[in-house]
This record gives sequence, C-alpha cells and structure tokens, in this order.
Amino acid sequence: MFATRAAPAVRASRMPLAVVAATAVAGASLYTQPSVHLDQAVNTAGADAVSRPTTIAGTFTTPSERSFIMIKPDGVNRQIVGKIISRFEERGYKLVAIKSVLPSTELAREHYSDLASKPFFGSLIKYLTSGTPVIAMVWEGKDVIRQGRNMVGATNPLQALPGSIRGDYAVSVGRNIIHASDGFESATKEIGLWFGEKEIASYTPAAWDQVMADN
Ligand code: DAT
Ligand code: MG
Repeated sequence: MFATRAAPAVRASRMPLAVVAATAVAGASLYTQPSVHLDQAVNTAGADAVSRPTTIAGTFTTPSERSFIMIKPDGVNRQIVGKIISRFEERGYKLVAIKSVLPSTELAREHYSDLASKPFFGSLIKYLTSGTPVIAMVWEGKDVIRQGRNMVGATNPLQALPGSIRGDYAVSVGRNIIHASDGFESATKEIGLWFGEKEIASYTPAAWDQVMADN
C-alpha cells in the first residue's frame, strides 16, 4: 500500500523554502497510491507496517497522526480564532504547533500548488497574502486528518453541514475560514512546508488518558 520510509519533508527544518517545497512534493511520489483520503484513513488495525507510513505528520492511523490546520485571513479578520481553536481542543485533539504567519507569495503558491491551474488560483493567493495573518497549526490525535476535514466541512460553505466550522461561520467558497489537510500525503507536505520539526512539541495533556482510552 504505502512505502514505510519517512517522507523527505521530515527534514524540512534544515532546508530553504524552495527545497522544502520541492522535496515535500517529491515526497508524495514515494507512495504507491495517489492519495490517502477519507475512507482509507481508519480501521487498519492488524494491517502490517506497510500501511502505516511515518512522516512529520506522525504515524498514519495511530494516535500520533497529525494534520495541518490553518485559520485563513478571513477567520482572523472576523476574530473567531479562539472559537475555532476551542473546537479542536474540546473534541480531544492536541495542539502540537501554532504560529501566526504572514505568508509569502512563494509559500502560498506552494501550499496550494495542486490548484495552480484553477481559474481562481490568482485570487486565492492574493487573499492568502493580503496582509492579515493566518494561524498555522498542527493538531495531533486519533484519526485527526479525517475528523479535521469533517469538523471543517465542505469546501463550499453552502454545502457544509450545520455544526461544521464552515457550516456555522461561512457562506462563500472564497472566504471559507479554514484549511485542513485532506490526506496523509498532504498533511506530510503541508506540515513540512509550514513548520520545522523542532517547532512541533511532544507532550501529554493532563486529561489525555480520559480522552484516548478505548477500554
Ligand atoms: P479545501 O479547502 O476544502 O481543501 P480545495 O483544496 O479544493 O478545498 O480548495 C482550496 C481553496 O481554494 C478552498 O478552500 C477555497 C478555494 N476554492 C476552491 N474552489 C474554489 C472555487 N470554485 N472558487 C473560488 N475559490 C475556490
Ligand atoms: Mg484542499
């Protein structure tokens, strides 16, 4: 299913951005399947280690799995950063990295490189680099990549369910508040792009056992 070796993004902290970006993208090609998306993200207990690659996004399908979550400029402008962070905390996820960033055009373009051919790409980059910061975060925990997408809701907020972040706070696809990695490969690329390994903490929250126990 997947190669077990760590993707090169693990070494991102020691590379210039362009190299990080190129390496992160190249990392995706290490995998033999094109993407790790929602339905593939769980229930691999008992599968061999080949299905559990380890990268800067943790070990896939274990509690160490990590997702890159970013509150976009409209979320910061609307002053709902705290509310959004609270949702992840209250759900039972662990904040392992966070910073306010004014992204460069280069960083924004690399983050959304898979959308470079889309007609809205230019305005998307302009919006991300408008001068209002983004809040870049790494959240860790059980099934966090898939659950993060569910918590964020559909790309078009008009299709996002009430109770999701976009379903509760947004009505326009161009101002949909928040980004969440859509698979293990993209989490690996995005965490490696926005953070160095040394910026990601390892700690145990006080109530972690209560949150994590399956009995
Ligand atoms: P998501 O953010 O849900 O992962 P995506 O990766 O397809 O969605 O697109 C990235 C962002 O690009 C999205 O959050 C908002 C913008 N976008 C997507 N489709 C768009 C469209 N049709 N018109 C304008 N902006 C769009
Ligand atoms: Mg996306």
